[in-house]
Amino acid sequence: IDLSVTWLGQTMPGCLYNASGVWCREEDELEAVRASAAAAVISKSATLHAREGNPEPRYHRTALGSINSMGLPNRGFAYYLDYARRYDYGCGKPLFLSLSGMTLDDNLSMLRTLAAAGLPAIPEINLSCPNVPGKPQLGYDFVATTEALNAFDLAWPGRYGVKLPPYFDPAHFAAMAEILNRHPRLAYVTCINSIGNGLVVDVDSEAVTIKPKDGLGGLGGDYVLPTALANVREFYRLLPGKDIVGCGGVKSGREAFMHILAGARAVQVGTCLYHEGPAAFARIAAELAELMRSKGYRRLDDFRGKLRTL
Ligand code: RRO
Repeated sequence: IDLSVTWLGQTMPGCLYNASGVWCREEDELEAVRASAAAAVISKSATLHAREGNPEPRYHRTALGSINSMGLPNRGFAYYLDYARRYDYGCGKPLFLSLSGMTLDDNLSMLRTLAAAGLPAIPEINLSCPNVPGKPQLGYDFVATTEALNAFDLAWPGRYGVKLPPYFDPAHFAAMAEILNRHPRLAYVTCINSIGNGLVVDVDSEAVTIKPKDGLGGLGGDYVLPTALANVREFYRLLPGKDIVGCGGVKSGREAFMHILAGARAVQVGTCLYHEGPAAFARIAAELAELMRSKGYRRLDDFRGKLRTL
């Protein structure tokens, strides 16, 4: 069974990698992902300057997934750029750098610096961090998103991707797609970031489970799978010529299969990776291969985007 994926002008050895934010803030974590069965590596969303992030507790696991309000803790752009300078691109696993500047100017400054470095690393600009108090998710502001993408085109000469928040209405899928389709070098979109500003309540303590924003945080895991699949399928239809990276609720080969059936080119693993560690990639890949074998599929192209309607 062939799980390889050809996109962005290269072929990577599988279809699974980490969701940005998980197992990718420190170099040893990034290297552990690279050394695992993951097919690519993406770094924690970087800001121009290092950040401690929000006060703890800021991550909580439940039976159905996770809630987080990390608040963009990261080593700062220079740290991930330095990693990108030393990365072994010959290993066949693409390196993506997630960027989440506190301002548009910060994003442009990081893009210009990355461009000047002349590396094969691909930027994924995060339009959807739900957890910085007082800063709304850019992807929910269509005017600001238009302005940002126009500016990215001038600051970055190559292909790039964006990480989108989940949308919940066909009018919003259509409006966002219309904006994204104006940018030919926007090669892919990752759907979805966490479902922002959920609230997990603990009955015993009668309290919220994380400290920032009085308990509000981004949901991941089982909670978000159907929303993620809806976003993957809708953008797959609405963004011809662009790739969709599926992210949300993948914990076995079955969910990876669902994302690809809905149109995903590649699939990221977030909450499950947080709990299981990088061994998750080999397990999920083996499960996906077994599911494909049982259905008579030999490669991902045999079923990608072929989700049937009734
Ligand atoms: O760091 C975070 O709180 C965070 C980010 Br930047 C993001 O994009 N998504 C998320 O769930 N958490």
